[in-house]
Amino acid sequence: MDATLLISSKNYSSWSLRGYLLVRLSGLPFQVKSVAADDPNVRAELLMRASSIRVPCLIHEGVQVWDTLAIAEYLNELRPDAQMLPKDLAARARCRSISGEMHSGFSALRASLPMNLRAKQTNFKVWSSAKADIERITEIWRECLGEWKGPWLFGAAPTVADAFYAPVVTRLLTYGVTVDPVSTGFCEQIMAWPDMKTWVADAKKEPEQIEELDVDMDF
Ligand SMILES: N[C@@H](CCC(=O)N[C@@H](CS)C(=O)NCC(=O)O)C(=O)O
Repeated sequence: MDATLLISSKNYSSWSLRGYLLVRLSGLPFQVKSVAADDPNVRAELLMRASSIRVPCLIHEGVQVWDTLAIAEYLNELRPDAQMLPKDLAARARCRSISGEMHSGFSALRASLPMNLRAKQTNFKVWSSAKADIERITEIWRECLGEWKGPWLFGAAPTVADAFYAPVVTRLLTYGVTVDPVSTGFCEQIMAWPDMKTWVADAKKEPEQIEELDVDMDF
């Protein structure tokens, strides 16, 4: 196998999901290795394999790349034909901008609606700061889908940006957040992505549970 992607939980780790979708987009053959980062033995093993404890971490022919933006750029350089970034310069700039915005922002959404693919919450109260994040995210989606005509953010095929926003879609579904029709259509597109379906199915089988996050479970 050419490459290994170190991840943590498929159910809870949105960064691991982004890493997985990115490697799938590149077409690079790889295996996924799950590591429980809170287990001291696993942490020690992880540190021996990679100089950072962060997941996701891509190990490819002796090169270690961690942090999803770095993984995206590495894979794009390694496999330019995969067109992980749009061909057009302006579209590519937008794709990088919105992926960066996701990577460094939306902390209220991330903190108050943690990813939990197995769960379904009803009557969940979304606080105003998270609401503002959701409004900004759906604005980004509507602009891209309007300009590049969908069904993906940059047109006919998924790019890095779709991988970055995919975990947001799962959060909206988990916490029963309704959004405008254009954004709802995009959510359906993401959930129908075969790689998403594989990941979600695996997440549902994962034994690991974090009690605080698992109220109102719906398997
Ligand atoms: N900005 C990073 C975030 C990665 C991240 O926060 N990873 C968490 C798990 S989802 C992690 O590695 N935690 C383990 C630790 O901090 O030791 C990225 O883009 O990959």
